[in-house]
Amino acid sequence: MLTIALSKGRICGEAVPLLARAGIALDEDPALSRRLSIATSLEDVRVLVLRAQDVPTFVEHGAADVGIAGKDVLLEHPGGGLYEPLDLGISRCRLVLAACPDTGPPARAPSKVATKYVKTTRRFFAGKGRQPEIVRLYGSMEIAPAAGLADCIVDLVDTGATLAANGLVVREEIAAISARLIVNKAAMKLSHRQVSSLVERIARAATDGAGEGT
Ligand code: PRT
Ligand code: MG
Repeated sequence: MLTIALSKGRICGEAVPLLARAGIALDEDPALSRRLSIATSLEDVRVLVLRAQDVPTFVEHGAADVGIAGKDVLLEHPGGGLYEPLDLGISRCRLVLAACPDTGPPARAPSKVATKYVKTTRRFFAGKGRQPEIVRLYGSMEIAPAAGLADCIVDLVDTGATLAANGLVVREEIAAISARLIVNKAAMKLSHRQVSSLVERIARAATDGAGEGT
């Protein structure tokens, strides 16, 4: 049995059709089902539907053989137990530093940054020789500057509508984000044929999907 750990929410919406194109059709729609372990059209493949942040943990510990997770989540999850063989090209967005347009020096040298991406933010500023205070939030980061909690935020941006609606502008791009396939290192060794054929199937479906999009 091969287990795929899948990020629920947005990524799921694009990953489920991608898996179907790869010949791995889920027996139930994770958006509708309460079942967290879902059988597929392949007898020996099942899918676990998980909180985005938990996908690398399941794969690293071998509770899932492969996983699909956002690069934003992987950047926050440093660790040696994972391969990241494939950019799936879905759920694309950008991780950015954003601030109010009228902030001058504080945006260039912020003293307080609100984010849920604490490690990535710390690394980003360390690369500039800076160590702002980082305030950890779990969501609605965009309200932090107007509320006086922080000078700026580090968050994901897609269309920019959420930033604009909250009076913020992008100051700097930190990383281009998309969903990635990750693989448990031990599974790659021990079940090499099974795992690499699964990776190849998904790789072909991702390439086909990219072709259709253009
Ligand atoms: O609840 P949880 O903390 O797990 O996250 P969530 O409910 O916000 O998102 P979820 O679980 O549905 O999916 C999160 C994953 O989707 C991320 O890890 C990314 O890899 C990917 N993704 C892609 C995004 C976006 N695009 C995105 N735009 N995740 C979140 N957003 C949010 C962003 O945080 C901001 O609040 O959308 C808003 C901005 O969108 P625009 O279009 O207004 O710019
Ligand atoms: Mg969510």
